[in-house]
Amino acid sequence: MDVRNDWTVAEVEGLFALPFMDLIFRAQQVHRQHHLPNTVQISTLLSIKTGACPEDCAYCPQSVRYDTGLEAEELMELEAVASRARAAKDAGATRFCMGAAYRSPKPKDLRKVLAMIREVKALGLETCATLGMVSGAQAQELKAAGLDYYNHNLDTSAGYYEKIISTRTYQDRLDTLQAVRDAGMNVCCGGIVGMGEAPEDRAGLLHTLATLPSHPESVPINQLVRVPGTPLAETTALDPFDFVRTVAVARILMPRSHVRLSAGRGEMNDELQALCFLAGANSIFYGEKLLTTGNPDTADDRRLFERLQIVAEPAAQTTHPEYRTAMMA
Ligand code: SAM
Ligand code: DTB
Ligand code: SF4
Repeated sequence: MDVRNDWTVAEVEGLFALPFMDLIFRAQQVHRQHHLPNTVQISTLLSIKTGACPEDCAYCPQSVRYDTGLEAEELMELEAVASRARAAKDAGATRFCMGAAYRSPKPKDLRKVLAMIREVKALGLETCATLGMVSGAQAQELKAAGLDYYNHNLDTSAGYYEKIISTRTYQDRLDTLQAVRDAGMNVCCGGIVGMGEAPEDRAGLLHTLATLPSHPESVPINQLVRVPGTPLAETTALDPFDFVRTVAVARILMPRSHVRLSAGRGEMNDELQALCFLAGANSIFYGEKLLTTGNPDTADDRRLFERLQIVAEPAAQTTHPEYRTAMMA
């Protein structure tokens, strides 16, 4: 089936309304037409600048407005970042994602981040950064330094967004995504579920992502990590099957994208994670920490991959289209 950018809201809601087994079956069929089965891409995250963020994102432990007990940290030194990237590579990650608690990067900080990107790239890792809003010129600088992916999430539907963030608009986010695209980088863009949103908001988020002029290459689906001190700390947990449904619908709508089972794995058992992989998730964050919160132990993840006979996807440099065709034949 061709990749479509003209999905209607009714179609997206129709997918969510399918009986669970039918939805998963369809998602797995789409998955196998476009991806190597039993293969998951592995990224490792590092918070290169932590906390004291001026934004008011209601889910985020790094906002200066909420007392979460988090200790703020200045932008890390180049050598410290490089050594963490080497460790991530040695542990089997193919992509290294650097996250900074910025509204948008200041010129002095951006210069330092560009040096980090060059260094990480030189190690043979794919590079990703998430630094908040960026202008067209900043996006071009990031691309020139060797940045492969820029992460910037829409987080939720346009309608629910104003309940979550007041300090920047949905349109601001779309503008940053456009700047990243125009600079020729891969887009990593997804959202968070379990923030008290309605089912229509989950459909709305995926509808917006799937009707962008081109689909994000990477679509992180985060389950809210309920951090004490944030306004969303007491939110009722989402039914895990609704999380799996969100993964499955993302897979069907954006067949060629990598759908990342992102934050929230620490609260999921192996069976639920396996269901997410069955629903089409084919990327994870690997490493004991996300940005500021926990992630499963690497030993547990290795055991999970062994139990499910999942293998790590080689880096894009080694996944030439001909290799993929041969593997999928
Ligand atoms: N400050 C930059 C920004 O907001 O774009 C980059 C870092 S920010 C922490 C990256 C993403 O992490 C957010 O867009 C959000 O989707 C996700 N995130 C933050 N806190 C989270 C939480 N408690 N649970 C799940 N996802 C979260
Ligand atoms: C994404 O979608 N999820 C990651 C990454 N992109 C930057 C971040 C998750 C953060 C979870 C809360 C924390 O650890 O601070
Ligand atoms: Fe700041 Fe990003 Fe957290 Fe929002 S999500 S408060 S912009 S670090």
